[in-house]
Amino acid sequence: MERELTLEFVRVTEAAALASARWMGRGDKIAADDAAVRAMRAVFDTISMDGTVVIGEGELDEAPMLYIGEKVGNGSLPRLDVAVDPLEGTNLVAKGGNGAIAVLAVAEAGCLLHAPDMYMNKIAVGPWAKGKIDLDASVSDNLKAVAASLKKSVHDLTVVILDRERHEKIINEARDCGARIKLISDGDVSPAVAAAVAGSGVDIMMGIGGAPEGVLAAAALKCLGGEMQGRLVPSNEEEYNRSLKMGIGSVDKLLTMNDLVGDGDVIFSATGITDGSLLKGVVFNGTGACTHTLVMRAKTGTIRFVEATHIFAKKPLIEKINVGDD
Ligand code: VTB
Repeated sequence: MERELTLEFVRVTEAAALASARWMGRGDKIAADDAAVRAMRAVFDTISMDGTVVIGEGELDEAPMLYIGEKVGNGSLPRLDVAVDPLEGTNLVAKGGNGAIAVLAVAEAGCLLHAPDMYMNKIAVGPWAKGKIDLDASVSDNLKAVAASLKKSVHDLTVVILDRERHEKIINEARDCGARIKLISDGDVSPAVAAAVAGSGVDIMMGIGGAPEGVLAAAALKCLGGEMQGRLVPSNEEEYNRSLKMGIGSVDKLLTMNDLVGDGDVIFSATGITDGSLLKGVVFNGTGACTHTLVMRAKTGTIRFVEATHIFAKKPLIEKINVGDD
């Protein structure tokens, strides 16, 4: 993968963030998502690559754009796997809540796990705790290991967990250890990535969320030198049968970084839509808007935070996709 692609992918997540940010707090998560998808799709077409969506908006019959198997880019080499979530946290944008991002990961073809739309049990940490966590160990053992790697007490850890009934047990266990917990209503990609960014205030993300989101977070953690482990959690027979066909051996296989993102190069880009622990949200001004993006490449380990000012009048494409309902 050419390094020049890095900036191209920044443009893609910026466009999705700019388009969906217009919908913040307006109570319409479908419109917010639709705006992000259209914008992302439009900018992808301007990039020299032969991309195939492996994680996207759903199957061909469920999504008109960015569906699994859709080709993106102008068709020239390199051949790439593309994982996208144009709006990660639709409810967050609809309600103006914190932590919504536009996100993508692109890898050499054949590298990304084609995670189906089902749940995955996950644990994500930064480079300091790499090799020290185990999805099958107790919450207490994992928290102690992460605290030790950060040279701090478990009482000073911040654990992020989706606020769901299914997490009652792990929340109670984390509380029994005395860890600080941040319960979030949605959007577990951002805190999983934040766990590997020093100074973000997040030390570990754990719990059951989306499997596609797990692959996106794993791609970021690969760039950051962190670690994610996951395990698919099929909710019914159909999902179980679908996981059987994924070529991961057994459905309950412990998925490692290599299973999730492979061993080739990966580029990850995420732009904040609403403010979060990782990224600032879109701020509109009189002539355009400012965006905040994290972009990274696994091969070199370069981590960039890109603050951009967009002048809509000078960017016809952005202006076109950003008009929304005006
Ligand atoms: C998960 C999580 C996402 O939606 O997919 C969640 O990974 C859905 O979980 O980040 P529930 O079925 O419990 O609502 C997000 O929070 C947002 O897309």
